[in-house]
Amino acid sequence: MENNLTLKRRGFLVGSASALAAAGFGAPVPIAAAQEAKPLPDYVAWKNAGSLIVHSDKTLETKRGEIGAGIITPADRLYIRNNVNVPDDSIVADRDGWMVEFAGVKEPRSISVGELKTLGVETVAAVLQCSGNGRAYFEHKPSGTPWTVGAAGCVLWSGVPLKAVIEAMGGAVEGTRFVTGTGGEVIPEGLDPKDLIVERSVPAEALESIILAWEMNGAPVPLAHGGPLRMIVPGYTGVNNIKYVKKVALTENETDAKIQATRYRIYPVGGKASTSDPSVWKMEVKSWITSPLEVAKAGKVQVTGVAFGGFHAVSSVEVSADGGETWKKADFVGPDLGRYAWRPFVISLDLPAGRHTLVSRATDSEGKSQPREFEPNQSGYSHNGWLAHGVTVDVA
Ligand SMILES: Nc1nc2c(c(=O)[nH]1)N[C@H]1C(S)=C(S)[C@@H](COP(=O)(O)O)O[C@H]1N2
Ligand SMILES: [Mo]
Repeated sequence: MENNLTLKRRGFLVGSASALAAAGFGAPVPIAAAQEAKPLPDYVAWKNAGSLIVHSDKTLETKRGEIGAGIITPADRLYIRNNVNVPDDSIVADRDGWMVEFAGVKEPRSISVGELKTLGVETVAAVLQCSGNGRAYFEHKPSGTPWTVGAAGCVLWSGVPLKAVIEAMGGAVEGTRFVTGTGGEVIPEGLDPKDLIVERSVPAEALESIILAWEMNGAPVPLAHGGPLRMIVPGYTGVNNIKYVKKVALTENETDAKIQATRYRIYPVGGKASTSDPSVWKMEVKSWITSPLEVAKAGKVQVTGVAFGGFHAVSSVEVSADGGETWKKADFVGPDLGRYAWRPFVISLDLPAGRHTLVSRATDSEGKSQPREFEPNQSGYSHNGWLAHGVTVDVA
């Protein structure tokens, strides 16, 4: 996989540095200033370019300052992460005609999205967050996209509860321990499907909340976000939320696809993945500040951010303007959209001139708070340490 650094080295940064040198600028320039924004890839040309950082054609991140106080992340600002190429847009030409195969039920069969729409509908607000969100904050610089905070959004998903579909098919077979979803990408011939297929298993307890969604934020799920149908596993990291889902199976074992067997697991830096290492499944409590990010005017400063509990509801969030020495409780903004949603927060602080380290720390309904530091793991998953997620603000 191509990461951001290789792109930078190979591409614009090198070129621009020499161009600047030729123009007589000897001093090193900050990366952000030297890097020209990459254009949006065609399949997401409809997105708001100004809100996004284009890491590659498969990885787009929402800028930290572009997350508003309105709870739901608009589709045109939501991050994108594809492990393989997005399918052809012909798959959304007839959305209701998209077929999904069901297995591990007493009466297994394929069912169309049109028929799924007769079996019930439910809406859940859920944080969609890449397992690697926060990877840039690990000091061992794991390979992979160096996401900071923007590989996450809060999204409304509408569709049929998986439970209702299973009931309509006679119930689960005996011995079900996992729900396994398969993405609808076509794997190029000659390549081993096990290496590339996006197929993930989650514990069967997730059956209680899984939704097969055809709508996102009140509109048909865009192809780029998994239309015509996406399997949403609320409270679980992004990779478990299978786009263009074409098969759902109740299984006794986890899939042996590479993305499940050896990838997306937590193991020590320098180690090697094994199937006994924990899979990235349930999300943990997390928060970050969205404003101010760099500068602020001395006096009353309105600090905003978002906080979520992951698998559990978020119950409170505190903010510190002195790097975590002293804390004050922030207020949540707007309606509570349920345990899987994030909650925007606000606090007004009196800040004198000077440099301040602003940090936020959320606590979930189980009483679990974000840790100060987060123990590194080889691939850089699941970082929720509050210190690294802080911002340094120059107040003048
Ligand atoms: N079919 C399929 N589903 C997928 C992926 C994929 O590449 N193919 N990527 C996963 C990963 S790693 C993440 S973080 C989320 C990204 O969802 P988004 O692109 O809608 O933001 O989708 C997940 N589901
Ligand atoms: Mo991801």
